[in-house]
Amino acid sequence: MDDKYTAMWEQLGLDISAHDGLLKVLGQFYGDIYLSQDKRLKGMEYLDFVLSEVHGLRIQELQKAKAAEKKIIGTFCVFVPEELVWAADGVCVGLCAGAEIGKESAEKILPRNTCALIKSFVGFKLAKLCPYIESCDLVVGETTCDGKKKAYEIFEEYVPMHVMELPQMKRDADRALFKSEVLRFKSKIEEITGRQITAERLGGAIRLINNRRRALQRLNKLRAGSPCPISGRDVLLVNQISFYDDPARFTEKINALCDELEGRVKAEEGIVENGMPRLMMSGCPMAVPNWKLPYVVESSGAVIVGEESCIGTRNTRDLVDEGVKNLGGMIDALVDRYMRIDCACFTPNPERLEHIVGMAKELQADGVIHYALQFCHPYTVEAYKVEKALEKAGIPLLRIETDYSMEDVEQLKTRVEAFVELVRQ
Ligand code: BJ8
Repeated sequence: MDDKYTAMWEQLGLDISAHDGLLKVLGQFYGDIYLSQDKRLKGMEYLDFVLSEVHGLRIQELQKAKAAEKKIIGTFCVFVPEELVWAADGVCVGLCAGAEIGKESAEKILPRNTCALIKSFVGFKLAKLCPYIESCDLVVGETTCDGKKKAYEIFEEYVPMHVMELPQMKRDADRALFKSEVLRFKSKIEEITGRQITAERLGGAIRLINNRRRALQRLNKLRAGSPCPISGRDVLLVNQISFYDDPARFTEKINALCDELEGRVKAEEGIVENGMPRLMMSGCPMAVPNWKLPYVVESSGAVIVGEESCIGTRNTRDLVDEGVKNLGGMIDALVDRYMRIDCACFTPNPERLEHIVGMAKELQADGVIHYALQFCHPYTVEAYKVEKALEKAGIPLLRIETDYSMEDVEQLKTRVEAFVELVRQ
């Protein structure tokens, strides 16, 4: 990214020299992990372009939206019903939190044994590195895990926040609580944007976001082919970019990518040789630019065929019912859809186990890698049940706990290679 954006970054209050350092590392990392791949689809050029402009063109678009009196709303969790933001003519961006940079600043106010994702979003803000956070008129937090909800109490000293209370169970009373929180969020969005959310606007927003989910579902179906027509790394990137690109443009581009993929599937053209072990990832979300483990896996003689994660199928599997025409019915349809999310923050959480086993079978995965961030209790503890459920289905599992540092790459590689050898046999 060139100097043409420096004035914009200065205006946003970024630390320019630290930010330059971040972009340099990101560019290098991206080149090694992404651009070095063979037989990449032509349609991935759009994703390369978006990523190369992640702090440039997209931020410029957000600034233009602000100038047109639109509000920018940042989120950290797929539980936040973004349809309400788009319905009020706002712009919703998923804040990434996938890099270690800013960790020292974060550790000044958070315990060191906090998950890397939380340290990352706090660190990005404190070290003045993220033009997305600086563009936000409101950041939405949620009471999912303890680490996040306590960190938000500190974070709100730095950014305007709205925290949604999310249930931990799925009984009728929990649904009622969630519905009241969705309505409170709707009022907040109406207040901040100064726009009333009508049935017509919400219906349009539901279709807009459903269409994005449909394109990602289509991609997931196509990538399941054998031989595998696209790398897991590339699909992860597509999912990551879905959180901050313009949804209509993104949907169009992903459908074009799927058209190209269809041709590849028909011609039985794969990116790896047939018979290479097929692995599925399951667990914590991998936010941009967290590509470490997928890279390790795909350079260890395996290919990734699915992600059971919030930056993966947990976010795209369910659609909002489009058959409802009145506002109250649409709110209920939103509540129903979001309550189907099977985050490990729920207890008990049998749906997730069913989804993992079902997905692994459907994808003909030879094994599953359970990925959890260190100190993430919901996912590290739930890994036990995931392992048991997969064992019953005869599918091997490798449990990985890691963070965003590069220190354990060699150790991860040794463990992943041994697992690949095991499933190959
Ligand atoms: S719906 S997975 S996006 S909460 S990794 S911060 S859980 S200690 S990210 Fe998540 Fe919403 Fe659930 Fe999805 Fe806490 Fe774990 Fe850290 Fe986590």
